[in-house]
Amino acid sequence: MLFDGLSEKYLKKYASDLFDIEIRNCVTSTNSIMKEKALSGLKEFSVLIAQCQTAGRGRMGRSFHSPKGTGIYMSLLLKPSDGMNPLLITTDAAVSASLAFEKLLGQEVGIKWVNDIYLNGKKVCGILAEKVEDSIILGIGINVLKPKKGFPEDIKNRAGALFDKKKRYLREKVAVEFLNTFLEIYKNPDRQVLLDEYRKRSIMTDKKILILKDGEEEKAHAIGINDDYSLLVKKENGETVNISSGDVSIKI
Ligand code: BT5
Repeated sequence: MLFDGLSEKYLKKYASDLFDIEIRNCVTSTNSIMKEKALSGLKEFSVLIAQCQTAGRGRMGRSFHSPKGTGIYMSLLLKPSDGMNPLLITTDAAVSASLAFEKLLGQEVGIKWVNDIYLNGKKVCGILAEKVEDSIILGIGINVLKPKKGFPEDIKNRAGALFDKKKRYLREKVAVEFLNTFLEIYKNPDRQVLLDEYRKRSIMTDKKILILKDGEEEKAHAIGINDDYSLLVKKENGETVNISSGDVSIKI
């Protein structure tokens, strides 16, 4: 079945058989729907892909613009046996997305700590991992192409797309490549390799940044990513601190 050009057949044929993929037209938020499904006992590796979202969510109550026909908005239900924390799922997903995109693009992408993928200075993908009881919902939003009407005013300077030109099965290829890459990493994570891959792509390392917390802005210098994926920064007063991802936003 085709959903506005998104081929269910292609997705099911090329994504690993472990995935149970459902495609819907427009939904509120694939993460919100998957959360409900997780509570009603849906099995691990269930995947929900929507053509568009009317209430796509980012972190800390922010929204994720999810127009029809140009992006992949996808949630994956995970039940890590060790109850793995959402931060590691987020960073593993960021590495998986980077490897998948690079394979298709033939070009390096960057990771903006902690959950965004950048291409040529623009955000092309955001990741949101949320814990519900013993499950983690891994949500990923990818701008495969530019929205037909362009990006909305508030994000048009920061948002970009992976590709310029429409190609047959392009969105499906992006989704499949991400899913299969993530699955491999999830089943057999080599923590040191993953940390290295993440650090290698970090666009924040050695940059001047603005830390936004509780409506206040503070200038700092990002030194790098710590082993636990917190951000090591030097404040203007010379103090060095570790910042965890939950409570701050960073502008570069
Ligand atoms: C994220 O949050 O980027 C995580 C986005 C996760 C979206 C997926 S889609 C499938 C699943 N279902 C959901 O409801 N969510 C997940 P954050 O780092 O907080 O970034 C949000 C910010 O990115 C916004 O405040 C905007 O500035 C910017 N933004 C919004 N939409 C964008 C887009 N399409 N492309 C690039 N930037 C965007």
